[in-house]
Amino acid sequence: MIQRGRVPLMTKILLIKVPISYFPSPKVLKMLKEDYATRSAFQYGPPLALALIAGSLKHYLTCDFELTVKDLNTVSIPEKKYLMEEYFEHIENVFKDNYDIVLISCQYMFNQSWVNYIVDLAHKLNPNAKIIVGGGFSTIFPEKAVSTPSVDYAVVGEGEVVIVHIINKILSITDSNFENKYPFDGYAEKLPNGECKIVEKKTFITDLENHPTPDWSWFPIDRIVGDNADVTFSGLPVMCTRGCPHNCSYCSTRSYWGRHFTYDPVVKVINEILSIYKQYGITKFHIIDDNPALNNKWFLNLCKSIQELPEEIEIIFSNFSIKSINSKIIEALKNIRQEKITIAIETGSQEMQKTIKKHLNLENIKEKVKLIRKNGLKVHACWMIGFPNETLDQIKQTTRMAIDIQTDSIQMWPVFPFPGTEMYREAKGQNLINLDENDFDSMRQHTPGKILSSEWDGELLSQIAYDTEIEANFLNNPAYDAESGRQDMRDYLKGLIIRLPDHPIISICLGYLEHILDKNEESRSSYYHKALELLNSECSFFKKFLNWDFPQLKDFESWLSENSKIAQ
Ligand code: B12
Ligand code: SF4
Repeated sequence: MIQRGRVPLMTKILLIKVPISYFPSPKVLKMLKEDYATRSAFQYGPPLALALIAGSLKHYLTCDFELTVKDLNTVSIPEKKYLMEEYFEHIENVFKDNYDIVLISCQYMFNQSWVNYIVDLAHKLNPNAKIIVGGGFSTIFPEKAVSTPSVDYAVVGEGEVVIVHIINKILSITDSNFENKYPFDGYAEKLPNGECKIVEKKTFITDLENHPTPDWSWFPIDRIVGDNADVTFSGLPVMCTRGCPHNCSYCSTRSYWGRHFTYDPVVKVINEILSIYKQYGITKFHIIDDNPALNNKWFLNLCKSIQELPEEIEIIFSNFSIKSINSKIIEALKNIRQEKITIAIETGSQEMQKTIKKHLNLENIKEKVKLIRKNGLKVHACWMIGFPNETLDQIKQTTRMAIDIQTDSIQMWPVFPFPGTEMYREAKGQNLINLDENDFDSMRQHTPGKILSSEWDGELLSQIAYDTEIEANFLNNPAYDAESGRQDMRDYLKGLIIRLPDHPIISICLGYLEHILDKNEESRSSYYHKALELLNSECSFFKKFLNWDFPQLKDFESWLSENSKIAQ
């Protein structure tokens, strides 16, 4: 049964996503006056949160409403290039329409300064609008988020259900069907007396089959496909599963999606992909799930159905928990033309595996990596160093394993203690955290030095991580072991050097590969000349790598002595 209070004839709702970049400080603004909002400043990705929330509002709201959806990342900008002032002008223009309700989505905690800016603007331009924030910061700090002047509600994690409850409450609509089916929890509300009421998140969506698929109808699809496309597009995001039953202490996924693992019916996922493909001509899809193969049987069915999709549809998976990988899954992944799988091992210390509650058996992992590679799939491994109380010796075990296990590529990061995680709480209790919870801009993995140790600091960790990446990705990579691997490596590096032209190690590896693959001395010389030029540039950080003992560097050294005049 639906009851209505004094509902406006037409409720105007704005759903807006803030940029997934830092908010530029006045100093940065001055420096970046020209062309700030280009691809490099705004990492582009179609915003699934907006599509899910839009789908839910259209499906569940019973009032008359007009929904406007805007992604403030590149895709909603009318011009290809613009000045920063124009960008702010563009944002102001969004609020010209005068909305009754403004919903603000923010993906990462470090985007929170953007949220504050948009909240102020929304309030200034639409003073009567109710303002609701959701996403990164409000999930972890709901009380702080709702305490911000002019914010009325802050949503914790998964937002499709709670936002319907909140809008119904604002409009005094009682929808008992919806209320009986879905509890109203996981939010913070600013009460009329200014106090904050927190309702803990206890329930998560478990009946995905009954919920609407994401609504992309508002999305300017022609910016990513067709003749007018102007952004690099790595696939439209699709999320098929939610929640993770594992307990890794550094991970914040539980705060968003809970621990109960739930999945869409395979047929629903396939229909979602097919309808986007048919309607918009999109052929690339990116499955962003944290742990898609957790239920092996469901995943094998999904792969079987993916195999039946039209050939031109390309599906890429983000991550896999290595615990869920076995020979059947590997076979299924091969059948759906996956070339690479990404796994997070994180630490090469068995003791640390226990401390961070990852609980991977490292011997077992080595065997699995071998099995995946033997079956012709590439492995990208993720590693972390600098957990609270981690010793330098344990860090060494990780760097050793990252090299020895011979995956096709790696990424290694100093650990960032994300608020909202068990690791953060424990380390804070031990006074090992060096983070100001109001300094949103620093809440990002790229900011080292947030965990304190007597054995290491952020700078040392960054250096160890970088050196290990250079060794594993370029110098001591299994690709060099076979002719076909060397050719693949050369093709890959030729692509990479366009993006990283000032990286002498890439030039050295390319020179070496030209030499051993084709005996192409001219090309070898040209790459080595370039490397030499870069190494001779003022304070080249890369000089230290020349002392390392790898065939690529030896070949460069022998070219240098053959060409000693140039070298001088
Ligand atoms: C894909 C992804 C990426 C892609 C992003 C591509 C893109 N442009 O979107 C890439 C690889 C670039 C990436 C990078 C990083 N990522 Co990331 N990423 C993800 C991942 C796997 C999926 C994100 C996503 O689309 N989720 C689906 C959408 C629907 O979820 P959502 O945005 O949270 O929205 C829901 C709710 O939050 C809420 N909601 C959101 N907005 C709103 C608004 C309103 C009004 C309401 C009511 C509700 C609401 O409702 C939505 C639907 O339920 C998540 C993990 C996950 N499973 O969510 C991590 C995650 C978001 N990433 C994370 C991190 C830490 C990072 C990095 C910082 C890591 C790093 N190595 O540096 C970088 C930073 C990127 C940058 N800009 O510099 C953390 C965020 C932690 C935090 N609290 O800030 C997450 C949660 C992973 C984790 N387990 O810790 N990431
Ligand atoms: S890191 Fe991955 S496996 Fe561990 S809890 Fe988070 S989502 Fe689950």
